[in-house]
Amino acid sequence: MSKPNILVARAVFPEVIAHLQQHFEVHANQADETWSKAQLMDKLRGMDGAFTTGGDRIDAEVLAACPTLKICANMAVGYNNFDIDAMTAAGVLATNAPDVLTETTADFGFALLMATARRITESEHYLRAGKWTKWSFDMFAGSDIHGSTLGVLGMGRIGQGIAKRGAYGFGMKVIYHNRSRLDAALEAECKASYVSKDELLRTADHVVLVLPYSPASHHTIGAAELALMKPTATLVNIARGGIVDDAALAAALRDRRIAAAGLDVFEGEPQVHPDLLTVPNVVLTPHIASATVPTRMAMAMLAADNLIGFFKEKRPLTPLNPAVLATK
Ligand code: 8YV
Repeated sequence: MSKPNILVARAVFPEVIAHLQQHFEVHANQADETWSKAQLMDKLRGMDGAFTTGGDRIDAEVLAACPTLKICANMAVGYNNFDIDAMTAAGVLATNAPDVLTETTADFGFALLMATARRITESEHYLRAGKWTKWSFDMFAGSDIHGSTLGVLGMGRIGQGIAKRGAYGFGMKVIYHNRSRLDAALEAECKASYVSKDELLRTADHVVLVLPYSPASHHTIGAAELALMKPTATLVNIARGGIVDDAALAAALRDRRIAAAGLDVFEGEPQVHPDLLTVPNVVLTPHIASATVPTRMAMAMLAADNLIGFFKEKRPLTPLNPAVLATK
């Protein structure tokens, strides 16, 4: 029997390609070309499965052009690049890569929070530019992390990891808001209290966004929400571009309506809103929250194992639309 054809849409670790090659005819993109939608559809033609990343959009148009496709395995916990309803309607299984990145991503969220509140990159740019000629009492004076109030918006696994780091590591008071309230035991474990979104924005010294993107969470933070925040507050987004209105945020940072922001994700990335590049009080990183070598390897291997589990035994590890399996 011939091996299923698998497209790997972006470059990955050679070990992952070798792992896939034991089971599949692998069509890899180790040159890491970035494809337009038309090119992706062209590459997917005749494929049985795809290994995708967050930038590869799979929607009804793509699915209609690739009727042989049976599964798309995302090397990401977020899956807003998938139109799940369209995939389910087309009988295409979707899988993501949860859990393996939780602690690494929570570490990064905290790192970005600290860099933002303590103005680390801004001060480094000043030093590198040769502007440091003397000490002064208020030079790069920022805000405290320890003992302050941390507001976590989106209390899934990564949000819980950030809450625990704040509560246990830095003695922070932790408040959170989520679509659904955690059970009492989990709240106690995270030392976190449930509040409304408005109360969180009004009272937190540091707001960290960790909620999934969907049309419903588009611009969760816009001008009105930024206006509720303390002028001394910081905002960190490690969730998805589009959750924050980047133009409104740039204006709020420029006018010092909030103190600072740390952003790992952007609307329309890898493009960054030009106004964000002109304000000093923002720390900008290129979507690297999960980027440690062991974690990226674990994410890629989980995506590969989802493909293998599906084709070998119809048992993918982390399916998003398992109803599709019943029809196979
Ligand atoms: C990925 C992410 O690096 O897992 C996610 O949802 O945002 C990141 O960890 C990115 O999406 C690449 O697939």
